[in-house]
Amino acid sequence: MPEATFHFPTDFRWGTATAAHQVEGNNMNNDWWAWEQEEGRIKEGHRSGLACNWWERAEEDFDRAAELGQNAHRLSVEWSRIEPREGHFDDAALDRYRAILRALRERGIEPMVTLHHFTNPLWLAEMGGWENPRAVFFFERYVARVVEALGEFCDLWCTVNEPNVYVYMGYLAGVFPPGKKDFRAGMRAGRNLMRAHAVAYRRIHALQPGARVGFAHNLRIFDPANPRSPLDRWVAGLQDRSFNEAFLAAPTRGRWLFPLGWGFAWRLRRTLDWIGLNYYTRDLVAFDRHQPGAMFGRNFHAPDAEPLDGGYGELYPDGMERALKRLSYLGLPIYVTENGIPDADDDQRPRAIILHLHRLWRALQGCIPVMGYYHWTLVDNFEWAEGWTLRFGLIELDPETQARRYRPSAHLYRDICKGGAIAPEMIDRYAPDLRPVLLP
Ligand code: IFM
Repeated sequence: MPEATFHFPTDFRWGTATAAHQVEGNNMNNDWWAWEQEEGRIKEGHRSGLACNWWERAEEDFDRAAELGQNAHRLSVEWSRIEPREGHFDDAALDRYRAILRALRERGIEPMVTLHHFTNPLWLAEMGGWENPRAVFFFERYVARVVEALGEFCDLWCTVNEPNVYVYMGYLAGVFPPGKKDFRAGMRAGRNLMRAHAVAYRRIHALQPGARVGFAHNLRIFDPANPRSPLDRWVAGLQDRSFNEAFLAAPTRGRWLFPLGWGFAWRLRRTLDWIGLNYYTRDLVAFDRHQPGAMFGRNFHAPDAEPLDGGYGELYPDGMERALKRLSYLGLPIYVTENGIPDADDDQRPRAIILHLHRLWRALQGCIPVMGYYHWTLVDNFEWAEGWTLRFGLIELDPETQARRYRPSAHLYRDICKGGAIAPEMIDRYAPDLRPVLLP
């Protein structure tokens, strides 16, 4: 019997994902740049600085992506460059983005453009950011300008990246700007972000009837620490509803769920052509009455699980298949808009890639419509509050010298992208211990 090879569909999108502030460099006009200048905000006092210098030299990394067999790339555009002052749009910035998208197309790489990925122009932050309902109008106006300028090169749009993470980190944990610990303000901001998604969805379709519009949801798995404990099950369910379900119910069923809101959200109903899955890890959750601020949950990682760098979580590839199955009930095409691990020495990433893609392959066998996979990320980049301490790149970057070095996982991912399959030799080379599990 021939050995199994895990084949993916021939039209599958194989790519990587990035975000403007993390790669462009010198993004000085947004709330994140200001945040980085404040003492104690970013680990080890790191700053985004020149980042990967994509504002000037993205094309060189696109050459690398093409050489690595990638046919898709998810990137974001930076609102504060495009609209540096309220109502004033910068044509030179839009021209640069046109050049960036053209460069991707010339290399046979299909762009997916994210319109909001964590950062806000300073002028918007000064008006109260997403707590201010006017942000929805401002976003719609900005999106219209972007689609008019870039629509020639892109019809695959991601309105908002991880609204749940934005709310959690910015308004509950207080480690992203605006650095608040204010539940009500956070839910207001979350509702406005989801409204902005819906408004953008309609506006993009009005301007570009063939557009495909979705948003990227960070689906974290919350499992009860003790599945037999009703309290652990209740608290894990509560966290899942708050972090996952509430953000999925609004743009699909048109419902505000607690804690995001109550009642109908009619204008948000059916505002997705596809759903993006950003999958990284899972939490075990135990009931703890001393943690009211954490919804009475104590979150931790399975003690026997393989930990990821810097306390990022546990390696839990089964979560990929579970998350895809769950999203499949929405009845929409799914893109894995992000997946990856922080791993500076690349001793876990090759295995992690194989395992996560194997679970994705299994979802495809179950007829779940997964259209593509965007690995996070191509080149090490500025990891928000973690600065440069967490390295997610297939390619290692020295931010001082801008020198790049391919990690072994870049070559593995190249072979998978080029062959459209995980072959037994890859398992033998990068994950020999998995051979008995994955291969007959
Ligand atoms: O770097 C981030 C990205 O901006 C959003 N999703 C998770 C990634 C890794 O933490």
